[in-house]
Amino acid sequence: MSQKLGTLEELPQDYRDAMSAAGVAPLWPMMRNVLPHGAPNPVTRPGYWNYEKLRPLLHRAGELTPVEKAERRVLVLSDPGRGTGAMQATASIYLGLQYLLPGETAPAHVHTPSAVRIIVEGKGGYTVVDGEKLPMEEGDLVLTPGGEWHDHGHEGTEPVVWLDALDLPLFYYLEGSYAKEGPLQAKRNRPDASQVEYRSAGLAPARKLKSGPRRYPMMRYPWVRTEAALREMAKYTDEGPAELDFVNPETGDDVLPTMGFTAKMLAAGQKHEPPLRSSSAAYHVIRGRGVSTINGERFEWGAKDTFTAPVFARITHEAAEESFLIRVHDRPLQEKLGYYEERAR
Ligand code: 1HN
Repeated sequence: MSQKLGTLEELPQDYRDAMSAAGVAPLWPMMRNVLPHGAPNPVTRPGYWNYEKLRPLLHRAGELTPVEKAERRVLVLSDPGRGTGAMQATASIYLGLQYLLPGETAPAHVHTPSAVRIIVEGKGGYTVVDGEKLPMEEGDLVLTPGGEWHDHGHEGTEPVVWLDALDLPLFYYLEGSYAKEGPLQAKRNRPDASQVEYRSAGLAPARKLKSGPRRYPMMRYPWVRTEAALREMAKYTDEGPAELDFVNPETGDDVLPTMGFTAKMLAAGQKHEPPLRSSSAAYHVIRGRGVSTINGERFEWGAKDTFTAPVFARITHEAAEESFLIRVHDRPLQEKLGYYEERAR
């Protein structure tokens, strides 16, 4: 049976003062806050960002702040539950829209958190990760794993915009977030691994004796392939939408230690009610139009919009036209911690 626990106010003032002076506090008034019954009690609230509204603000950032003054020219998507300025969109996921002008470069650095980029608009942008030049085309997923040097550049003629997702909140909470700076990297003169070693699903470079799988063999997942794969799958999937996880082509594992990525295709009129998951999520709309309801909040979304869901959210998606979404989530982290869970609605 659940007992009602004692409060701080019930305790005599002299005892409270003595505890404070001694640098201690009673657990019992806080017990249900840190350990609620049955399910967590998230601070995170569902969020929605309309790209058309953000676009002019990004352009102005380009006029107002040269990239040299920004290092990374980014507008951060703050969790409504924590308020504007919060450096997180959910408890574990940071989101920002990054803006780079033709000819600009964002300097090389390396840091403990991992990042992924989902390309929103513009041609000619690229990221160099550990000497590998990764072209950024709309909808591509580009990894920057923690501990890998990376810089950005732009050879096109129009501004490029991408969505950054990082596990920064986690590293910051752990007091483990820091960076080192360095010179722009020399680029190897060859296409990225998705065009060379990992052109075809199920095929990987022949293994050498005693060489284990590489941790980050492929760091770019071209959208054209993801969409083609979803379309084929959708033809033969009768239960729920076609969904694909982005995996390490050597091991089948999640592509990053803490963050996972899933692409989903919804046909026009298709409705999807996923189970309640212990993971939090950010959805980015690659193409299409629809409505999602998250814990009762209704978001009408279109191409390039982003929205978020807290842990154990009750989610309903309904596509008004054929739609493609990428979900960024923290299931890999939760599985490593041993508590990832799905509950029936
Ligand atoms: C970072 O390194 C990038 O490399 C973008 O593009 C956003 C937000 C916080 C910390 C590091 C990048 C970031 C970031």
